[in-house]
Amino acid sequence: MGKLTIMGPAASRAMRTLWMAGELGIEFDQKADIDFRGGACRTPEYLAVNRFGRVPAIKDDNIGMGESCAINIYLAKKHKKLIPTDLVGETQVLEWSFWVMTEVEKSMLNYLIHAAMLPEDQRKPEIAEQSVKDLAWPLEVLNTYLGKHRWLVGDDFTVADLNVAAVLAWGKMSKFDFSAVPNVAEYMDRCLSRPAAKVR
Ligand SMILES: N[C@@H](CCC(=O)N[C@@H](CS)C(=O)NCC(=O)O)C(=O)O
Repeated sequence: MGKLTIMGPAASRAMRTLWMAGELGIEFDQKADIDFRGGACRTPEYLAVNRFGRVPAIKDDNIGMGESCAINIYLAKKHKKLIPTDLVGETQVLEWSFWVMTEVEKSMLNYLIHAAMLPEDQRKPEIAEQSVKDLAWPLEVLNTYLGKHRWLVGDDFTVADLNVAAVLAWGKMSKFDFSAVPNVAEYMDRCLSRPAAKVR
């Protein structure tokens, strides 16, 4: 069995997979020096590992895989940790993971870029404002759910929490105003204060 290789630097969505590997306590190699903005993900060699041409990717045994949330679910299932084994619990992990990727991720990234990352003269405040509007409903949904649940699936931290909190982390980085959704703010801090989350 080959050792797991995680491809991508911590300052990218590879952070999610590095966090996951830390939670699982598994050994891995990291190929961090991938110039993903400079086309390094589009070489035939890289595309043979991750057909989507982005980071993160993993090589594990003889497989290559992309998509951060899918990679994390694969690792959870493989190591039989941080994921329920029953059909409903496992599907709820997928449910939250699809939800965060389709309803939260893009707006949170746009907010990060246009409220914090770009030099001020290149930011488009209207994009940040639209992101806040677009995030209002998904964050309200999450806030309501967290009013009754400590973790997203079952009684313990799972890969669903990791996938969701890793996206919320962009909100923390950009000082997004979570004051209207205090359960989300508290939950995000609970997840991000886990030792394995400190991958930078
Ligand atoms: N949905 C993908 C998105 C991956 C992605 O867009 N990664 C960025 C870096 S964080 C990337 O590879 N950018 C290079 C590019 O877009 O060409 C995932 O979650 O893995």
